[in-house]
Amino acid sequence: MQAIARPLARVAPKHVRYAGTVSAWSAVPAGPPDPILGVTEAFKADKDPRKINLGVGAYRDDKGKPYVLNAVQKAEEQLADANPDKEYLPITGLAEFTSAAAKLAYGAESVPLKENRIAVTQSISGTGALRIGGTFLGRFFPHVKTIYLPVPSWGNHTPIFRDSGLEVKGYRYFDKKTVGLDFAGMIEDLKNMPAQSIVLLHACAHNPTGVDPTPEQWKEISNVIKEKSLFPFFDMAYQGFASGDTSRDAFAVRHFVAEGHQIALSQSFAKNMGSTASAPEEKARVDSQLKIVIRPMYSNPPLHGARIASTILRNEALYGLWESEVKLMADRIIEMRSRLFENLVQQNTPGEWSHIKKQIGMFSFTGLTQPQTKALAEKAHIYMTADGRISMAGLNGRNIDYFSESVSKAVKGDL
Ligand code: CBA
Repeated sequence: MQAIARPLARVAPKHVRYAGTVSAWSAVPAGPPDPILGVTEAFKADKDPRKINLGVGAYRDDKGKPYVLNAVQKAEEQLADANPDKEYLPITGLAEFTSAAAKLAYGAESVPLKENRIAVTQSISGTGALRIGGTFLGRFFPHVKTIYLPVPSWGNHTPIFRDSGLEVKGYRYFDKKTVGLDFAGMIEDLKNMPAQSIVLLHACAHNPTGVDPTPEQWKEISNVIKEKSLFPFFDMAYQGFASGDTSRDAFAVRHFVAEGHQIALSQSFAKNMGSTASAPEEKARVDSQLKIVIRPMYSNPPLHGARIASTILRNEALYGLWESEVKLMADRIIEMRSRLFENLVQQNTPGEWSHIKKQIGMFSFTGLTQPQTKALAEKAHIYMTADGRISMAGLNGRNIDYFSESVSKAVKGDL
């Protein structure tokens, strides 16, 4: 469909006219800004030099700039030298990329990987992977077509799965009182779900809370999911960002697979989606249906990013460099957590702030209230999502003190 906005508002302000008829779009209501990406729009419109964007979860270096990894730059140089063609990719993407990405997630020793039982497709970002997975489940999952999301979860999960044709419900995850995991509540809710429902799990670095189950808790979650024959759909958007170690962060996914669960997995680093099958022949059938899901959406995925990622993942020196850079990024975020915590305590900020240091990954769920986040945007030019989530990567040596002072004032009501 082509949506053509008619520039004819002066002729008929309420009912825009085109060729004598009322515009097809005259009754389209204005939609609200996106709760996460809308924050970037507000940030961009602000002209104050002190402004800080802690909305979107995208890495920034210590100067606040987007960071192009050296491993990526070197892979691009290698690719430019090789001067490959720019031909269309197959529907499921670049095979050498998807196999390297699956190895990164499942581990080189993964049994279903060795037995060629994992149907993998390259997608357009993690968002695309979730949508392909959701649509596939909506079409073929033979049991309860309800997906349970942790409360809270990444804001886009609900519309993605609803648009995929699944019913969306929630399970307890975050405990506001302890600012930690509501493990007992989560287990109780898993036990009360109708058997053979779908459950969405954040593989590591939970968004937005930064609160993950421990390995022991993951084992218990796996047992309950097995007892109830639930279908685990993992979203792994931050492998490496939680601990700085890609294998450690893949613990939950690998444990579930080792325990014999059949899982679906959406990977986002270079965006990939996969599902385990019981046999290579079944995998081939799943593959064929994934192609049928994808073809009417966008035909085939972009080539360049997949080539860069596969160059890094398949070259020992570049892989080592990439791993060390992931660690560097994770460590910088961890350092910012300590500095923010220390500053808030030093400034006698009312409340308990140790959760800032305990939380894991890209985000901190600060506990700031909606009026406080609003005041921070309007008076201090500091932008974050309304639920008080901050992207830790937006903090750096230049803005951490200004940020801490402003938060401290907002909490004291002095802003
Ligand atoms: N799953 C989770 C849990 C995520 O946090 C995100 C990204 C995605 C989508 C999937 P991709 O960018 O590959 O499509 O990943 N979430 C954000 O980092 C941001 O990119 C965030 O700030 O929450 C977003 O689109 O909202």
